[in-house]
Amino acid sequence: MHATREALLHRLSSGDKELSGEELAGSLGISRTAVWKHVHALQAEGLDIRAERGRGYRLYDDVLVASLLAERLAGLRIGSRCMLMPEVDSTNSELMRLATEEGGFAPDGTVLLAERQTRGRGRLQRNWLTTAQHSLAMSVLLRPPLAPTEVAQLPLLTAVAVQQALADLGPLRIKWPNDILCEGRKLAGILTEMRAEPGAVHAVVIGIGINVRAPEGGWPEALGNIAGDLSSVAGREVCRMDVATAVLRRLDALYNEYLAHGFEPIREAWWQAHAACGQSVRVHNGTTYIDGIAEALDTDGALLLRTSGGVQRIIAGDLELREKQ
Ligand code: BT5
Repeated sequence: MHATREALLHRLSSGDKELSGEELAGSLGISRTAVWKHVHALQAEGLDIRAERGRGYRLYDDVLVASLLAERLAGLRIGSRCMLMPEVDSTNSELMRLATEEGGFAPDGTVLLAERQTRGRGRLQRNWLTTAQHSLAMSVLLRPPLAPTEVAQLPLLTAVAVQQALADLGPLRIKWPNDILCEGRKLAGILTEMRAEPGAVHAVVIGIGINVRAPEGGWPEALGNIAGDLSSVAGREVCRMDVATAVLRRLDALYNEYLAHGFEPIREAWWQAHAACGQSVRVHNGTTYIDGIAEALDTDGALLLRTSGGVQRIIAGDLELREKQ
C-alpha cells in the first residue's frame, strides 16, 4: 500500500474518535489538501471513512494495518516484522516461501497477515474459509532452538495462547488437537508446518485462522452447524486488530515461558482449557473410530485415551465430544 495511505490508516485506526484534517496533516507531515486527496483515494478503494463537518475524519471499517500491529508488538520477538498482503494462496504457504526459498529473508518472529486466502488450508488437506474484513488469517514464523520432535508442542502452546488471549470474550475451550470452540462452535483453528532435517529445525510456520465476524449472508451450508465467530460470542463487534494484538502478545509471552521452563506449564494450562478432560469422546484417527475417556495430554501432544482395551496414544485425528459442553 502507498506509504502515506498506510500511515493515514494507522492514525485513523489508533483511536476511536474523529481526527481533524489539521491533526492528520501535522502528524503525517503533509498538507490538509493532501490528507483530503488520500482520504478520497482510500474511499475509492471501498473504505468507509467519513468526514464529519467541524470534527474531522473517522474510519468505520475494521481495517488491518501492518505498521500499527508492529507498533503494538514493539520489543517482542513475535512481530519483529509484520507484513500484510491483500491476497495470498495461504499465509502459511507464503510465509514458508519467504522463510526458506533461496534469498528467503524472513526473520524469527515474522508475522504475515492476509485479507483474503484463495487456498486457506486446514490439516490433512482440508480447506479453511477466510472471509475478507471478517476473518483473521495470520501466520507466525519461528526459528526455534528445538529438536524436530518437540515442534509438535508449538500448536498446543498456540491453542493455549489463543484461548487465554480471548477468554474475556466468552467461555472458550480447546478441542484436541488445535480447535478453539465456544459452545460447541469452532471459532479458530491452527495449522503448524515445519522445514527440518534430522536434528535441526529451520523454520516453523504457525498459522492461525480466527472468525471475528460471521460472513455476510451467513456461513456456507457445510459450516452452518460447525463454525462460530467471536463477535457473536462476545455480543458486540470485536475489532480484528485488537484480536491479532492480544493473540500475538500472549503467544510471545507463552513461547518465552516455554523456552525458559519447558512444556510442563503449557501442558497443564492446555489440559485445564480442554473441552473434554476426563470425558467420554470418540476419535477418528483416519481409519477407525476409537471410543474412550480423554485422560491426559502426552508431552508430544498425543491424546491419551482410556479405552476398554487399555490406554491408547492417539497421535493424529479428529475428536468428537460425546457429552454436552
Ligand atoms: C484447522 O484445520 O482448523 C486449521 C486451520 C488453520 C487456518 C489458518 S488461516 C492462516 C493459515 N493459513 C492457512 O492456509 N491456514 C492457516 P482442521 O482441524 O483440519 O479443520 C478444518 C475444518 O474446519 C474444515 O474441514 C471445515 O470443516 C472447518 N472449517 C473450515 N473453515 C472454517 C472456519 N472459517 N471456521 C470454522 N470451521 C472451519
